[in-house]
Amino acid sequence: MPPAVEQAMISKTLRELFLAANRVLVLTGAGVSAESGVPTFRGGGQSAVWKGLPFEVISSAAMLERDLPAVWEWFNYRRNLLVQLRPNAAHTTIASWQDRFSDLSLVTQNIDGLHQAAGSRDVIELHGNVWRARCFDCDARYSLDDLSRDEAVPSCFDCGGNLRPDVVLFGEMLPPGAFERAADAAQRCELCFIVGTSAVVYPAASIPEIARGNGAYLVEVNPERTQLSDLCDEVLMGKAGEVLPLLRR
Ligand code: BV8
Ligand code: ZN
Repeated sequence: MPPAVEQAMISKTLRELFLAANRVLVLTGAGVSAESGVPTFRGGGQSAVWKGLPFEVISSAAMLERDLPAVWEWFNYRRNLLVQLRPNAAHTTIASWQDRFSDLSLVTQNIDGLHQAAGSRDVIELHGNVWRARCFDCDARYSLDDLSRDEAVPSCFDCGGNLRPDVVLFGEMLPPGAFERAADAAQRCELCFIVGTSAVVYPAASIPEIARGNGAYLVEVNPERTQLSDLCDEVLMGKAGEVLPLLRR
């Protein structure tokens, strides 16, 4: 992107806010991982489908009861895609912000772990993490590294119960405290970046609305407009990996 376009993209207001801010919230969705090669779920007119099932169906609480092996197969497929992928410039730029702002909160809808791989600490994962599993019966947590891959449904070492991916499926509550922490950050932030999300999934999509309510300046980073765009003070129309590095102190 030519420097003149780069600089024109970032308004004077945003540049000044970015320099002066202390309390910043970043909400990310699948788009922040797109340049790492992780397929998004929507956008560009496509919607993720797996073996003929829309992803909202295979990633739903009902499917756990209906066909737990299929749910494991779906998340094993997702993990196998991820295993050779690396964080992109968007992840690393956001990670660098934790040393620039005294109060940075990173809230993600993603389950890929790429923010942590880029060095982000204390990531608020609203929808869990595909690299963890948990026991239906005793709630024991496991890293996928500790589980054998040859069982259709891994079993709990402690109680023998079935394990499930430690991911929030459609129709399930978010992890206890995750949304509350994110909402607290939204209530106190001065600057709120919404990066790479179509903003259709709730309650995650209500986080920017809370930030708006507290008077924060909202900046969307997305190559497409979304249903949040009209709520934002600025929409930086571009790829997160190209736009976020333009924001320098
Ligand atoms: C809940 C984990 C309370 C799984 C996910 C009926 C019954 C029950 C609930 C509901 C219902 N109707 C509605 C609901 C609520 C439901 C919901 O919101 N549904 C939507 C579809 C309408 N929510 C829930 O169920 C939540 N729980 O409400 O609990 C409750 C409990 C019981 C009963 C009632 C209520 C739980 C939601 C969590 C679901 N799990 N993920 C998995 O990953 O498989 S959500 C899933 O969607 C992913 O986590 C994903 O992150 C999330 C949102 O998608 P996005 O991240 O926005 O990704 P998307 O592809 O959509 O967009 C990408 C964007 O990036 C695009 O805009 C694109 O333009 C942009 N982009 C592309 N390239 C780039 C880019 N941007 C920047 N740079 C680029 N290079
Ligand atoms: Zn157990």
